[in-house]
Amino acid sequence: MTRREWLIATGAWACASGTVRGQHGHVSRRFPPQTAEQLAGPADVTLRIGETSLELAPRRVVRTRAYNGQVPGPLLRVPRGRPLTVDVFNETASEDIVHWHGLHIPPEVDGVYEQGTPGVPARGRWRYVFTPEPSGTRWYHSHNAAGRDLTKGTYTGQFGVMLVEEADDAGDYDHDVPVVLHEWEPYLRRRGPLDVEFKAFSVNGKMFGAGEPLRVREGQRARLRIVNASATLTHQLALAGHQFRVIALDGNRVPSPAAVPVVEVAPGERVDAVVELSRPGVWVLGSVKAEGRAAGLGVVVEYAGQSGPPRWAEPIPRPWDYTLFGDRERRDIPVDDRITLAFKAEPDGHHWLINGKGYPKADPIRVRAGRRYRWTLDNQSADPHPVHLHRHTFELVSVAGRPTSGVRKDVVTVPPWRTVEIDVTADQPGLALFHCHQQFHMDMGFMTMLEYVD
Ligand SMILES: [Cu+2]
Repeated sequence: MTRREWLIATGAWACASGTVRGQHGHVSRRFPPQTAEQLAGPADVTLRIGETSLELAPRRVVRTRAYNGQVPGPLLRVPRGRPLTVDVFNETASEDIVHWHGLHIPPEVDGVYEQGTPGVPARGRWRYVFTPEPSGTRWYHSHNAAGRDLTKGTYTGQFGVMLVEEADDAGDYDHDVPVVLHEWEPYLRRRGPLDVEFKAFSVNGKMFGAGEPLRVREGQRARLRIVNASATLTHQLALAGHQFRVIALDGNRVPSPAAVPVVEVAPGERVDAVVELSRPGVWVLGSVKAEGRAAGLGVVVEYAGQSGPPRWAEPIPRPWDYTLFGDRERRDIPVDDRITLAFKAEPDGHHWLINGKGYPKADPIRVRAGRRYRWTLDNQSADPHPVHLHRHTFELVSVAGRPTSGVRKDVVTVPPWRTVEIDVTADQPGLALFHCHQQFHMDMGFMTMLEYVD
């Protein structure tokens, strides 16, 4: 089921005369097919949603949905600021929707039913036309709801990387490598609090050791574009024998690039890191957890002329801290207003509330165009929540009490029992969804709508 069908099925939305109305007046029309004029001319990109068999490793095949029969989907390199036409053909029997994550594009093309983006009909076609902004490491993925059906949404292989490039993007590195993380064979845990677990992990669609190694030479530099396309899991990665110099978070350049032994990425987040290849050998780039690597979360980095089994070395543990990459001094830009969003679990432990209400009953966040708001994200639960704001980029103000400046993101993890402050400039009029990117949280109510009011 799509989220819309699911909401209808759960009685959250009432359906009348071809109109689906949310409790807060969000209207998602039953969209007529696109016209011949809208569909005229060739598309720049064609994506086909279909069932596929993915070989994670020899004799380890999973059935999933993917774009163009590949996982990840095609790597899209697109110029910033030039209109892009994407045709999506849905070869499955259920409606789907493609979200363009991290872009500032209108709600009706962003890829969210609740914002008014039409779905791609079952056995049908939809053409998305938008102008990619801003530049950086973006990605695309299904925005269908899954609920307890773990064959939908971000549990599938429907994800890919979109690099939005500037004309003068000449990189100071020899390799530009997407490192896309995902998990497979999800199941609902039977004991303890209801949660999702997985049997297999992959990097770029392959379990550790099954894919091609990343082949490098001493003296080169690699830019890793780490994208966590996980439905529910945050991962910590290390490259044995090497450090990551973090240059961008969620695709946006950070003010203070810094070297760290471990990178942490929550669902939806991206980390761009440059690695100096100065330690010849055959190394493991993978999860800091042995059980994560054993389940497939890793890839081999092989220097020219080197051989033997890949080596792992425990990194020196250091907590992940976004503020390492910000300006130390907080610039005090005045804000026009403040908004507090408190996150809490219902007593059942798996339905989620924002300021006491779960979606679709949650109160919308109301802003006025052109104003700057300070949001306090107050996590009153024992789980970390990687919250995502659609169509906007926000700036981190403080993370668990540590002030910072200049770190711009579209997903931020609010640690358990802590607060994060962000500044949001209301510069993208129209509906914008705000939700936890942990799919099981999102589908269990952790979602609300940002609305612009006059
Ligand atoms: Cu969450």
